Amino acid sequence: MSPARRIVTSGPENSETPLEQVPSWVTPNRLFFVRNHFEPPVVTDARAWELTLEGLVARPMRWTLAQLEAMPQHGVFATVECAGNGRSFLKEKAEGVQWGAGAIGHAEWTGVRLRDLLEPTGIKASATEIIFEGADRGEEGGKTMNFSRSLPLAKALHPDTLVALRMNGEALEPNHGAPLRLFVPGWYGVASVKWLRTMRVTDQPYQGYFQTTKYSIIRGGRRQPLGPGSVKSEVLSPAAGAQVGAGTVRIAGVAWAGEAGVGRVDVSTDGGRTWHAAHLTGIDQPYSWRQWEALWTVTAPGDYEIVTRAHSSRGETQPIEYDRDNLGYLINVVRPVRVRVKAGDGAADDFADPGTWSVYMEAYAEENRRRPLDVQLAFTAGDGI
Ligand SMILES: Nc1nc2c(c(=O)[nH]1)N[C@H]1C(S)=C(S)[C@@H](COP(=O)(O)O)O[C@H]1N2
Ligand SMILES: [Mo]
Repeated sequence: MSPARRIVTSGPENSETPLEQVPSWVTPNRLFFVRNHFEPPVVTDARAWELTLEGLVARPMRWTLAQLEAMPQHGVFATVECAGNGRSFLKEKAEGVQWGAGAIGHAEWTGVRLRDLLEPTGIKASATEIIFEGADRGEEGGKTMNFSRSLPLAKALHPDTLVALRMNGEALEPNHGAPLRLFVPGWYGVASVKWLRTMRVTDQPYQGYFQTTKYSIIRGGRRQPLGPGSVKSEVLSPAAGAQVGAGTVRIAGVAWAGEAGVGRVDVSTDGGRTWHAAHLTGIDQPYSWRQWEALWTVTAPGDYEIVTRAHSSRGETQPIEYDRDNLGYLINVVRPVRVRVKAGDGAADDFADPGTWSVYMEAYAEENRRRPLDVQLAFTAGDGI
């Protein structure tokens, strides 16, 4: 059984990263979640693709794919989460795709700094935001439209905001926006417009459907478009509903905090009464999720609730209650994961289960097969290793 994206809806595809099957820091492209509102546009000739810039600029511009490829490239590692991730766990059902935990992934995005495209065009002083439009088109709310979103000028000019051409070193897949997409690190995925075709500089707050009707929340009594990602954590092992042997159980997962870093992840094994800080492991980078783990010594068999609560480096933390003003988005409320502890000695968490291991090994083997070695090996006849 080779890991694959978990299909939530098809036509268009909406699918999840099988998180607990890919315990690696980088999510392989093939397993990276897909959120499509419309069918991806059919691109027969990527060489003919043009990206245009218009609106409040002194010099409107257009770029071909080849021109963009010839410009200096910049890479950013970043976690992308769909703002609807976790919707199926809400106690009060909200409309929209019923995502589990997997509408999230982490990759290296490479392309041209948007700033490098914008600056030579002479943006007018009155400009406040930029509208980005994708080539995908379809019906939503009874109207036919292209997918489009706007970004405040300051974030558009940030040196890490990209017109991305590559994902984990490979050309973008059709489902991830080939041949090019906007990439806005630290923001909910909706900001990163795929199949990007048109950019329009404006001095008005954009009123597009995916800006005001969808992907917006209520703050201060008013609708606001969703922007930066929120602090959140996920338990990947043991899996929800798993049975583990009494003894020492390794609890492990990931946490992320949008534009901020992860400061701390607290773990409770008694449903939130007492908390212990987990060890933050792996690589620590802005925009990237952080791996963490905690060892839990449990002697009494029974049913337990594991709860995790991440804190960002800026002091934000996950709420205990879901805020209805989030309108079915921004679902970072803490969520208990139930596990059953069986009698028996020794560490019998699911990492010790040969079935689970073989899935991990397959995932690694599959990815490593496609990755060039970054070391030079020199063999001489007769030399033993
Ligand atoms: N053109 C276009 N861009 C889009 C979307 C879309 O449907 N059309 N979906 C957005 C949403 S809601 C998310 S979460 C991300 C998902 O990116 P991915 O499918 O590459 O994971 O793309 C965003 N960009
Ligand atoms: Mo999304």
